[in-house]
Amino acid sequence: MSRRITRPALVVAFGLVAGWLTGCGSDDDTVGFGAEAAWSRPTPTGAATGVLYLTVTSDRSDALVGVDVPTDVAGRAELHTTMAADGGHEHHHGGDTATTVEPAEPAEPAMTMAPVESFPIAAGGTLLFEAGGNHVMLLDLPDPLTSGETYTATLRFESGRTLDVDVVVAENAPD
Ligand SMILES: [Cu+2]
Repeated sequence: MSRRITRPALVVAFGLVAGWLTGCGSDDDTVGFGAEAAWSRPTPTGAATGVLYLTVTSDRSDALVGVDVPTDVAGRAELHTTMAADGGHEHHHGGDTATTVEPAEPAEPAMTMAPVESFPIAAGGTLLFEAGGNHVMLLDLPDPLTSGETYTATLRFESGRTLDVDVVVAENAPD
């Protein structure tokens, strides 16, 4: 009984130690060129858009300028940023009074997103794409993204470098 628990625990412990060793054992604080924790949320049937989140690191100053995904995943992908929407366009429909109604509670600012041409990344820097923030927008989905599905996205950088990233479709970010 206990062996079933012990064995995965050892594997996890080894992974942590190995990660710690490689993290601290190199000559300096060099950050590699890479991407990790890439995932997409499942999409409902008929949805035209999806998202891709990931973490990108670069050993030198560069900029992410685009992402390519297989056409059976999405027609195209855009780099998007998320920002608070300009609050000046509240629409009040069909009210029977012209009285301005103060919100009962401070409303969360409405968020909107916009395409971005590139995301600069500093030497040794990290570029984070996450829910509520910067993200890769998947457009013109031919089919829903379903949990457990995987695909390869190719990141394109200003320097001309490219990076293939394995993406998993899941409800939550990978640990
Ligand atoms: Cu978006």
